[in-house]
Amino acid sequence: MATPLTDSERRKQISVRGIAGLGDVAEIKKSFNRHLHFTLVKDRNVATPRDYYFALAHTVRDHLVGRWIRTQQYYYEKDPKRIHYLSLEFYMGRTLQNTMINLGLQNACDEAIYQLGLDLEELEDIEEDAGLGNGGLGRLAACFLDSMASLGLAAYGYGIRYEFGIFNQKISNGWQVEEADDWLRYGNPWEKARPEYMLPVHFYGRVEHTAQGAKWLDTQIVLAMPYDTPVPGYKNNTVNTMRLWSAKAPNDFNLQEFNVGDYIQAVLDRNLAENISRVLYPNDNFFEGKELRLKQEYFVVAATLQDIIRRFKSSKFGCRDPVRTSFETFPEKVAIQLNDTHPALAIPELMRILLDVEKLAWEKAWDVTVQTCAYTNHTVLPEALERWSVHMFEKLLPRHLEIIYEINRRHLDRISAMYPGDGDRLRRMSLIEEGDPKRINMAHLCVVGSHAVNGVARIHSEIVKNTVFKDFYDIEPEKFQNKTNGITPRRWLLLCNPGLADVIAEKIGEEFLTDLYQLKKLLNFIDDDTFIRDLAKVKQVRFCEIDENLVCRFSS
Ligand code: D6G
Repeated sequence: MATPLTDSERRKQISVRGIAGLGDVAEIKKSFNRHLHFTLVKDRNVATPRDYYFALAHTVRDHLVGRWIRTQQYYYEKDPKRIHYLSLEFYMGRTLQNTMINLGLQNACDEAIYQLGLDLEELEDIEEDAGLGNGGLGRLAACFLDSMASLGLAAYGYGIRYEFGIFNQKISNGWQVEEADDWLRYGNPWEKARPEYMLPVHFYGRVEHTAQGAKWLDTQIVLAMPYDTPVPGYKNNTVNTMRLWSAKAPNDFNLQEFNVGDYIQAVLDRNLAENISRVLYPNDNFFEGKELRLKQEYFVVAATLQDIIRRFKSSKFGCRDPVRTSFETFPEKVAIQLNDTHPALAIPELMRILLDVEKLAWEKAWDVTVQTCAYTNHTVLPEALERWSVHMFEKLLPRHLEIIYEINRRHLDRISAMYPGDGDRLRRMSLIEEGDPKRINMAHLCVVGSHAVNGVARIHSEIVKNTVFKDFYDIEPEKFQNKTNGITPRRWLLLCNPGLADVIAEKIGEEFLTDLYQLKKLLNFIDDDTFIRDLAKVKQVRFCEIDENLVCRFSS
């Protein structure tokens, strides 16, 4: 019996993880040493394992930069339809290993780090998790970003750069206790702050109706500062962007207080504005109705829509199209996917911009909005459905409340015309729930304001059509779809279970890594004893306990 291979040794044999060419290895070592010296300002006598992790992360990141710039240039040149995935959660996890795999650099890095007398797996373990999500909804958003980049689609993830992600769970004296997830404490080598793209977001204030249209006045401003993270596709040279917004107080925040002499208080109060992006709400499937959460939801939507419209206006076929009227082409160039109702304010916010800023007529603005937005429903649990109090909206987003009322008026007029005298149906389908307090049903807003609505599993999509949104399905069945949640086989198979990936690839090749349907080919081996034995073995194996018979025989 030969000595079992370590996981790290096994990884070196696998072609899908990249071939460790001598040139690559030398270049990675050089770059690693350069970053240790110039970026970390350390030498090998004083460097900590975390310094080594950062030196490697910067080395790998360098390989992304050219591809990232070229991908974005290409999008500006070709002006394809862009997909914007809006989500209050992106559960990205760790980045280093995934990036090495997608760039085909893993074996070269493994070898370089080994030659430097270090251990790659040890360094990988130092990376903090980007835990900006609760569970399935946030991980779906992350898997979609990976998938869209791997398909070469012009896609953007838009969300919030929470300073504290999902809490760490500790068990203390037999009890579960939560600990703050200070994931940015040591810095994040994968993000790039973009202060040059900082945008204002307005809250509170009042609405004035003038001959020139509605004006939202006397608002409080919070700035949204974007941080860009590269999202590499799997071995296709595409690098998309995830843009997460961080709240910054404007420099004149609470200056009135400064004028009356309390400069220190004014500076301390800046925290109030910046609290918007402080922490992820750890509520999975439960609606709490807190004002800070509503602020988060509007914050991401308002900053994102300004960004999308800026890009649209500068695109070839956007507002610069001389033949078509402005914004007519918007839905041909812009898709906005709402990950649950959390970013639902995109609907009234897009309406506000089109009506009050761009001066479109209501019908045109509504048509553009509906054709642009699509909504993914994640749950039918009543306690999870977002129903914001009208009172809170009146205070925080008065213009949006007016727009939602008008959307509802037109929607109910239409239902009345279809079902005369059916008051019960009107009550059931209204965006506004009467009662104390009066509430806005955000799921109804999403269904009415989108051209497509999907559930995330076949049975779930059936329930959506037959129960929660039945009245809506009755009038517009073509809107309703199913999109069963998927996962990326790169992270969740190749990266998480390299042994299993090897056994599969040995039989059917590597195509399943980009086309999971290929796994069907394994049915041909259902009676293949060696294959079944290898599968059974891989299920038993934890990390490095592996039999020499399982050494993978990948083509290189
Ligand atoms: C990313 C990569 C960078 C590019 C930028 C474009 O930060 O190379 O210039 O995105 O941002 P937008 O102008 O598309 O927002």
